Amino acid sequence: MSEIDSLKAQLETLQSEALAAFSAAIDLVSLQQMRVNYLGKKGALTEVLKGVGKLPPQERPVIGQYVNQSKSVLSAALDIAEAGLAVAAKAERVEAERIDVTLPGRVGATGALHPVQRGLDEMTAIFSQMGFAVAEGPEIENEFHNFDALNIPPEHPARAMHDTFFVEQMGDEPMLLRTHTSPVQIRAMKRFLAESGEPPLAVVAPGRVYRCDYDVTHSPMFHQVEVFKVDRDVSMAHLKGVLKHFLSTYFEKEVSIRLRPHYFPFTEPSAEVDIGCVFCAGKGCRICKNSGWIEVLGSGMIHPNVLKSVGIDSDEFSGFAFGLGVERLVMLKQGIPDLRMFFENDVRFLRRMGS
Ligand code: 2NM
Repeated sequence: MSEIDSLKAQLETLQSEALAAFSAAIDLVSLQQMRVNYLGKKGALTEVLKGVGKLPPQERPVIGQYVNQSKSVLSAALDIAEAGLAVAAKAERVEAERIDVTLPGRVGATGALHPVQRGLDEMTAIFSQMGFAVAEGPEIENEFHNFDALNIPPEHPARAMHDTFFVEQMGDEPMLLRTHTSPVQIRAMKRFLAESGEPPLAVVAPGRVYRCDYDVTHSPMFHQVEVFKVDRDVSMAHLKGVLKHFLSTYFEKEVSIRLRPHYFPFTEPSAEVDIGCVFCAGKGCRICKNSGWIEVLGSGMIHPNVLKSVGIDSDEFSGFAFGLGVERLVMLKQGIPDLRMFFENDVRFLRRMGS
């Protein structure tokens, strides 16, 4: 075989081998590698061109033409293969990223207030709307604000170790976790008095309180809302009016109220307050123990000693005050049977109560 025929045969083999390889390529990267291998500077076709030098000069253009032809055939074939693979790759990506638009959307996980916090907010808002200023204060208190200023004498049983959580002393001063929000009331009386010189003063104090008490109806931490008003000629009639408005607003229906004589060291006279049973409308049921009434809070006219402790003249001014347990009121409104449900943090309960 002549030199030129051999080169031609070489070229033909190379070309068919290349075309087969191109159509078998499975991705764009290997196709790019093939372009380099066949058509690159050191590629197979260039190698063939090198053999052209051995041919007699008059035959060189002929074989050169063959090589160039082969180049354009292979180049075109590569372009087509590339385009084909690009389409396939795109289709594959579309398939991989396919989204089922008929699936239900993901619902954002929104938090909700704890039912006790919501009750506390609702109650505070009702008093705020009636004109009471909202006051907060420290949960760690001294004995003056928690006891002495409230006419609770040193020998009073509420001061005993089993009712009060004492914490580390401040120097010589015994410190404790407030057992009610009354110390906030005392602080508020002093602060507002310093600002305005004299009553009227009207304050609502919502917050967390602590008592060393733990059973079915008592938690060592619970929440209170306490309210007081001091002015000239404040009477128990004002107390009853505020209570009836508050309780009817909170329970979202007209409730009847009843005051029973009681004793608190910080009020005189004192009264416990009942509402007509919200479950049986006074007819008598398990909840109200067939009495038709449910006890909801404690109240009274602020003791002259309490007014004196903050520098208010009890001959000129008088005041009513009351305090309620938030958990108890929320339980009654929401029909929650067990106090412990508030503190177990069972998400099924919290989700049902969350709004
Ligand atoms: C109660 C019952 C009766 C009360 C008294 C005061 C203060 F500080 F103004 F004197 N605040 N709250 C009070 C009165 C609280 O809780 C059962």
